[in-house]
Amino acid sequence: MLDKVLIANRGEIALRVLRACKELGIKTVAVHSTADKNLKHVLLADESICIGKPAAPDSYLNVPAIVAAAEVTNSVAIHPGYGFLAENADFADQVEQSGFVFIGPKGDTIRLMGDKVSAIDAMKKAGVPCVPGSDGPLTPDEDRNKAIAKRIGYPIIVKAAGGGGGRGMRVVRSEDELVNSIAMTQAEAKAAFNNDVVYMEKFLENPRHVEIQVLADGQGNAIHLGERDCSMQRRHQKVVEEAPAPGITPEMRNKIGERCCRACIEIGYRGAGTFEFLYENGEFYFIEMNTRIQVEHPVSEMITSVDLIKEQLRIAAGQPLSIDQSQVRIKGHAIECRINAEDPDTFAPSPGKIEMFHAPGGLGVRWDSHIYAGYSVPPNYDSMIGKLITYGESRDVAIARMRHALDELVVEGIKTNIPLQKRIMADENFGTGGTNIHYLEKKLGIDH
Ligand code: MV4
Repeated sequence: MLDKVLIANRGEIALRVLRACKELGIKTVAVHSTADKNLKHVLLADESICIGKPAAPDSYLNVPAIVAAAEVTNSVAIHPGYGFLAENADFADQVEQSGFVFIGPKGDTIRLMGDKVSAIDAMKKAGVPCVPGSDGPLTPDEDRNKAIAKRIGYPIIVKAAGGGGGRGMRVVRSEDELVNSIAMTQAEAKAAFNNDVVYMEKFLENPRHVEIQVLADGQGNAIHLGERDCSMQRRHQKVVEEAPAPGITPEMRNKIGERCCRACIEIGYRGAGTFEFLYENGEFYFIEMNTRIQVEHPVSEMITSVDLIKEQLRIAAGQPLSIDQSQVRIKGHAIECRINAEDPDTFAPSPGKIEMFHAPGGLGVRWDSHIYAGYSVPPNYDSMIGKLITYGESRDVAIARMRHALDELVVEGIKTNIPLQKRIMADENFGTGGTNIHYLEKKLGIDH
């Protein structure tokens, strides 16, 4: 097993990684900014090192400072968590070139998936179903672009190869908008990602966001842990996630899951990963792959009893997967509500001191968070302060437990989105299940 792991992140995911390391007997090093010296995982880690000022570029994105911290502490591996440097191929390369294990895939794999055109190309070749599209970058040939759009059929969507997660895309509903829309998406992509490559897809009007969790050991073994439904979102920020996705049968799950596993083996994937799909009219369409552990990984853990972080650590230590596909059993239902320090109506961030805190509990209730009474939420980072996860034998039981857990959860001194989560858990259509990616924004009566 790995001897000592440096955790290159903060907040709840840093604590989650620390807990997994402790279970496996791995020593831990926390690196933190000056704003984060009182974080829970910093106080619990075997060693901690301050790497810079609060602004992320001065600390959690400071590659030389993080690699130097690994060197002085004799760490053997670096866990990037999510966000920050987790999907930075150059960071992964630099970590490995400095003699440490990057807990994630190879830099070249991150690069392949970071370019959405090459990602789709690789997945299509591996037999993963994709959205009908341009099958490669658009060229300056206007007649060619019009012909591609005509073949696909309007509406189409123009996306930036360097984008992802909702950045750099534009819907086109008729041919007279096409040339201009391509030029505008290209210009924005050049400015945002310094990459003006764009491609085209059929625009799906009312899909759900369903994603498949995979684990691969880079030694020829890959398994899937079923799917998550992340359709409850606002402005590309997920608000509620659940597993399994309502309405997905075991047959559908096994079919798409096997395709993802085969793709992992074909590209030599290593570590935890997520295949993002749009799901509409009973069909899956691949859009992107995330090469990191994701915020919403706990709902997959709850329905499979697989500890995804421990598996990441085992894979990084060179061990083959501890289980095969026949040992993955999907049982029950899990829901995650992201708890953010934000105004529940305006969504404005609400940093500050937590004056009072009570954690929820009971059977089937999991609270993944670093907060405590007296903790100050800094203004420099993401506003998520915790994840409330409930599990039950059925979706209805998981929802009932979530309602009560949200009532038990008390966070005073700052504004939180707990009232919004209570409204969603009381929503009739959420109760039925299967709402699409536009549902929450329409319910809130904004943006449309
Ligand atoms: C789409 C789409 C409809 N059709 N692609 C937005 C985030 C990025 N990962 C891909 N996105 C979308 N791609 C086609 N061909 C609609 C979206 C989309 C979306 C997707 C997932 C979750 C939330 C979303 C919100 C708006 C648009």
